[in-house]
Amino acid sequence: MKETLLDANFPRDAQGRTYHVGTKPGEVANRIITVGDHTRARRIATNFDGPPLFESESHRKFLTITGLFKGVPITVVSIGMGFSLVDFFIREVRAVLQGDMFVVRLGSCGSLSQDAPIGSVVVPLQSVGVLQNYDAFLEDAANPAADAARCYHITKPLPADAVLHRALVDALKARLPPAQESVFGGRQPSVVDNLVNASTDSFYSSQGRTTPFFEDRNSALIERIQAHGVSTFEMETYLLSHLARSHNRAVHTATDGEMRVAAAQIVFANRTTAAFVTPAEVEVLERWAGGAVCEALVAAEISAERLHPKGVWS
Ligand code: R1P
Ligand code: URA
Repeated sequence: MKETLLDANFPRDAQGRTYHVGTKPGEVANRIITVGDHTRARRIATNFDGPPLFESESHRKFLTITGLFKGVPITVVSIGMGFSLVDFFIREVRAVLQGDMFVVRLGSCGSLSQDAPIGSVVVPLQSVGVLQNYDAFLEDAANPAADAARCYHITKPLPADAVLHRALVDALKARLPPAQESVFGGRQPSVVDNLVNASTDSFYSSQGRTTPFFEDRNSALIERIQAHGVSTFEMETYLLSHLARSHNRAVHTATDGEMRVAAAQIVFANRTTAAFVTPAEVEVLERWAGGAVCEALVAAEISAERLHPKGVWS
């Protein structure tokens, strides 16, 4: 942080830049792709019509890149991992953007299902949240099934936006990369569009990973989560859907704009076979899916009065 902040309730500097994401009005487009890391963000930006029109890395490492895709303004934001960073990202970008806010997450995930092998991209229909109940860890351990039920709360599912979900599936299928001998044993990547995802508050305990160093009480957790129909694990999508719902219930006028959210998740890890993608495979998958998420977002219509009026793209 370089400048003095002005408002303790919603801190911004004199130029209107928010405290953590560090952008001001006109730097973020109405169509946004969010990712976890800078490499993926930059790979997606290679699909832009030309060099980015705007790029900034905040002191908290949020990387924002805005450019044009097929003439349409689009922004990629790399946020890092987990629920709290989703919250910073969504609230601070909403504060600098007028009109609709359409957000697609292009993330990675772990798979619990044969139907979502490594090399597939999952476009989940719904996500649940898996949240630790810290107070329950203060009670005596009972038995694994009871501990999993007490110590980990599984929320009700929230749906992906139907329009963005359809657009993502169509764009991914239209751009499927051909089978190559060097990746996935010559198998062509696939698109899986009908699964339930779980977004967890830890990569480790609440995804059922075990360790001798912590009392996580999670040995029966995966079974319990699977009983909710879950096939994939990641750490952000549920909160994106929750915040979109919360936003759309709070805004009152037609011109305030609406928030729509969906996700595409590249299967990096298979929890049933312990397999993990190679860096070469990640590059193939991110280039394919990166182009597809740009296509999907520009296919989603936003009316002129719901577009941010002026920006680096004007
Ligand atoms: C964990 O390794 C991270 O990878 C997944 C999870 O959601 C979590 O953020 O997504 P990203 O690759 O988008 O970060
Ligand atoms: N991201 C996750 O959150 N979990 C995995 O197993 C792989 C990627």
